[in-house]
Amino acid sequence: MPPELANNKPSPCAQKSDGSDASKSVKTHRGCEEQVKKVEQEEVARGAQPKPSATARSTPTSETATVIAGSNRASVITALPPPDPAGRVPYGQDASQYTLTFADEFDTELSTAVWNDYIWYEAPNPTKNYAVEDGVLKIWPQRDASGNFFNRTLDTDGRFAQTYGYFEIEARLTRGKGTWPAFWLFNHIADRRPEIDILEAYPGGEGWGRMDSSGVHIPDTFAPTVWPAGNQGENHAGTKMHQTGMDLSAGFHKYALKWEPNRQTFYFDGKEVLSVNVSMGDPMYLLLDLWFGSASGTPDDSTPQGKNNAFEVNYVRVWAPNE
Ligand SMILES: [Ca+2]
Repeated sequence: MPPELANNKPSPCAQKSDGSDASKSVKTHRGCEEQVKKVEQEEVARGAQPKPSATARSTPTSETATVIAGSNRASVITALPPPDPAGRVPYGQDASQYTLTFADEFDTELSTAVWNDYIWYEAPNPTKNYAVEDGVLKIWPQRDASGNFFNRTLDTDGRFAQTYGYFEIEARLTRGKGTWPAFWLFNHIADRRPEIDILEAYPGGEGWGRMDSSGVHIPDTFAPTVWPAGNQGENHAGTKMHQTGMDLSAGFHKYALKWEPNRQTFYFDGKEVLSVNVSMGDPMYLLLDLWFGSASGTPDDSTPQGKNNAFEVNYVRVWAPNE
C-alpha cells in the first residue's frame, strides 16, 4: 500500500519503502513530509519566530505544564534539581537513575508557552479540534471549513528538547478509518531530520485493528519506529507492529521510550516491545498529533468525528538520565 500524503504528492522518502513487509510498506516517514513543501512555506509557518536551534531556548512554565528549571540542556547534567515532589517515576524503571525534566499532566488548560499547535512547515488551521478537559488532552477528528480532515500537531518545537532519557505518555487512541494518532520525537537541524516514533497507530489499516459491528475500525496494534537519518532517504533502523490484543481506544495505556546513547528500547505498559541498537545524539522535541491517511486509509463518513473519539493523553513526562 503506497503511503498517502495529505497533499497527495508523492513523498521521496515513501518511495524508499519496498513493501517487503507489512510495517515497512505502510510507513509514511513523517520527517519526509516537508520534503515536498516549498521553503517559503516554512517561513510562513512560524512567522517571525526564530527557527529552533539544537537546544531549547527558554524555560517556560505554566500551571499545567512544567519544564523543570535548569533542564533545558542536551544530555549533560551539571546540577540536579530536587526530587519531584509529586513522586512521579518512569513506569517500570529504576527511578534512582532518572530526574524528571518535563511534565504535563493536562490538569487545566493547554499551555501555549509549552505547546505549538501546528508543525513548523505547515500553516495553522483555525478549526479547533483539541482541548484540555477532565485532566486529559483531547485531539479529535474533525473536518475543517473546506470539508477536509486535517492533521493536528501539538509539539514543543523551540520550547523543550532533550537528548536521551525516558519519555512516557499515558493515552488512549482514536478509532475509525483514516485516523493516525502518534507520540514521537523529532528535530530539524540544518538538513537533518532525526525522528523516533514511540507510538503510531493506524486503526483503519489491515493488521492494525478490526472492524466492530457498526463498521468502525478499532485499534489493537501500534508501532514504534527509529529513523536515525531522518529525511536523508535511508531506511528505518528498527520497527515493530506490536499487537496488544486489546482495544486501544477503550482504555489508557503507557507508551514509552528509553533512549540511551547506543540503544533505544520501547515499552507498552512497562513491558519491552522493541529494542534497537542505534546511536542518535541530537536533542529532539516532543510531538503529540492526530494525522490522517497513510496506512490507516482515507477518513470518510464512517470515521467518528468529535470529542467522543479523541486521542486522549493523560500526561506526558520526560526524565533525563542521572550521570
Ligand atoms: Ca492528567
